[in-house]
Formats: sequence, C-alpha cells, structure tokens
Amino acid sequence: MKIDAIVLHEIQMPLMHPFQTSFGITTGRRILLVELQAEGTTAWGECVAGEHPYFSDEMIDTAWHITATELAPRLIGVDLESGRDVPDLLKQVRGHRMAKAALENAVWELEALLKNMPLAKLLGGTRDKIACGVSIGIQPTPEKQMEKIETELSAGYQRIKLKCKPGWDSHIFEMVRKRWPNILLSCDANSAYRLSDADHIATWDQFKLLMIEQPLWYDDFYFHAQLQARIQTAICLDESIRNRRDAQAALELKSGRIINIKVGRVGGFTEAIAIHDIAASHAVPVWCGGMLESGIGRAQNIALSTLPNFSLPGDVSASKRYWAEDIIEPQVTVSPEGEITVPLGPGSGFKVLRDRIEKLTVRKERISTTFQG
Ligand code: OSB
Ligand code: MG
Repeated sequence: MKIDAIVLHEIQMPLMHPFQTSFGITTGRRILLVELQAEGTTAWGECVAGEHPYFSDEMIDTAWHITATELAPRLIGVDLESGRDVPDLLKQVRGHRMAKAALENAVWELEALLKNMPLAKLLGGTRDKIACGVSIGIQPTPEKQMEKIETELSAGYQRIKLKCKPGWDSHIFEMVRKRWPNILLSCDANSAYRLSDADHIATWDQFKLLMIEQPLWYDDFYFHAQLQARIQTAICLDESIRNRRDAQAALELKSGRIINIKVGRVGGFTEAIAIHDIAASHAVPVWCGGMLESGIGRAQNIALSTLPNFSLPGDVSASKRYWAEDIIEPQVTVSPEGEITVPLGPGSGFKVLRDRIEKLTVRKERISTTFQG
C-alpha cells in the first residue's frame, strides 16, 4: 500500500449536551480528521486530541502541527504492508500519541478496505456485538444527574459511569444506590483526588462500584498502587497508561485491576492490542474508553471492542447522544439490550459522509511530499 497524499481536515461540531468532567466543560468539539489517499481508495482516521491540553498534553493544534510537519511526511510514498508498520516509521517522534494514532488507525482502515474485510476481523476481533455503557458528565444539580441516569438506563445501557470530583461524589453515589441498588455503576475522577483522600475514597466501598477510574495524578501508577491497597473497589487506569510497558508496570505494581483502553491515548491499534494482550495475561479485563468521538473514531472503537478481553461494557455509545447528525452512515445505534451490532462490511463498515464533512470543515491541508530529514 502506497499513500499518495494525506489530507487534514478540522471539523467543528456542537455537542448535543455540554460534557463536564473534573477538568472542565466541553460544549462543542474541534476534531482533526485525517484522510489517506492511496491505491485509488480513501481511508479515514480521527485524532481524539481535545480542544485544550487538559486530558493529556496533546490538543488539536499541536496534533495538527506534528501531523503536518513530522508524521504524515514519514508515511507518504512508503510501501506499507499493514497498520503494524506505522509505529516504527513514526518512532523518531516522541510522544504525540493521539496524532500518531489517527494516522496508524487510518492505515489499518485502508488495509481492511483493500483486503475487503471488516476492520474488527483484521484487528483480531471475535465478537459480533459489543456491550455498551455511558459516561455521564457532572450535572448542574443532583436531580438532573438522576434524570440523566434514568434516561440512559431506559435506553438499555448496561453500565453507568459518573464523572466525579471532590464535592460531587459520595452524596451522588448514595442517591443512585438508593434508587438503583443493583445497576453496574462506576465513577471517573480524571485525576481529581490525592493520596490524602484515601480514607474518603475508601468509604465508597459501600456503594459497590464496579471501578473507580483514574482517581489520582494523570501520570502516576505508583501512588495508585498505594491507594488500591487501601480500598476494596477496583481501580481502573485511564490517563496513566500510555503504552504496553505502562500496562505491565501498573499490573505488576497492582496499581489497578481494570484498564480502560483508548486507542488514541496509547498511540494506535498496535499498542492497544498489545495492552489488551498484557491485561489478558494478568487476567485483568479491559474496556474501550471514549473521547467524545465523531462517527469515524466511534466506528473504529467498535471494531477494537470486539477483541476477546474487552469483557466489560465500554464508553462506546450511540451517535445521537453526542451529535444532531453524525458524519457516518448509518449513525451508530444501541439496541434496547444495550448492544451495538458490529457491521460486517469492509473497513469499519460505515460510510463516511464526505459532503457533510466538507460542510463542517473550517481548515484543510494536503500533504503529499515525503519527509526530508
Ligand atoms: O476520562 O474517559 C474519560 C471524555 C473526554 C475526555 C476523557 C474522558 C471522556 C469520557 C467520555 O468519559 C466518554 C465518551 O462518551 O466518549
Ligand atoms: Mg477516564
């Protein structure tokens, strides 16, 4: 496979509902899409970097710059056999994993399209349906939070994850458990607590949470191990797992008992699969996280979620929770049983709506020259 050109598009889309985490509120997304033109075919990838460097140190503008100047030129004109070839070609550039993932994943998509096979199969997936949960942002009032949960449970979602932070935690969990004693419930602190909060966090054991996601620093797994030793509830690591070595170190240190895999956070499908495998070898379940993706990233998350050790419901949910109209067809839908059926067509199995993307595009750049040291 030889890539002739890579086109970067920035699209802007308002979210259906503002999404609040412990690090801020997102009302609309600026999304970098990469379009590979190769072998007479087009394959798309999505960069999950946010509008600000709050979740990680990447953001759309750094990802755009690095992609245009350093990453894309290293892929143009090179003979690629598979998406697995990409990490080696990009390894001279340190970090910038979300930018790298968009390109690598587009190459996997390209490979699946050219082989006329589902991306899920190419990645080693074995499921024809995936289990869905939702991540619900912090709401203006506890009552609104309960309403949101009610809506998502009625839609069939199998697991509710609540964003939390100091001052928005125990009383909310208590209200939820009074009303729904048995649902699968978890929380995500996005690094809002410190080890000095361990006694407070230990009181959440009474709420029988499925997991507590990334309670401490975004770049830590040493202190997470100390916290895990002091609580019964499983810790799930998100931000702090950047690659397979982090996963191995975290599991050996017992920093958590569950891993959230976000393909953008770890630099692409190759690394995501490696982390999936390491977790499996430790009998640690994984699930697929979300980054408020458009349909392109969402479709690729569905494919990844078909791997065997993705055994907990992920944060991959219906398009309509995010967008008035998604950029793929059909839109991603979730059954009343809380499942997404994995499409059987080639690639991620969804049609990319180019006209819609063009309408939403505010910035575009075409790269067709090879990297000159
Ligand atoms: O920590 O999982 C997270 C969204 C943006 C940044 C970080 C996170 C999230 C989510 C949303 O939880 C998941 C989704 O619905 O896409
Ligand atoms: Mg998280």
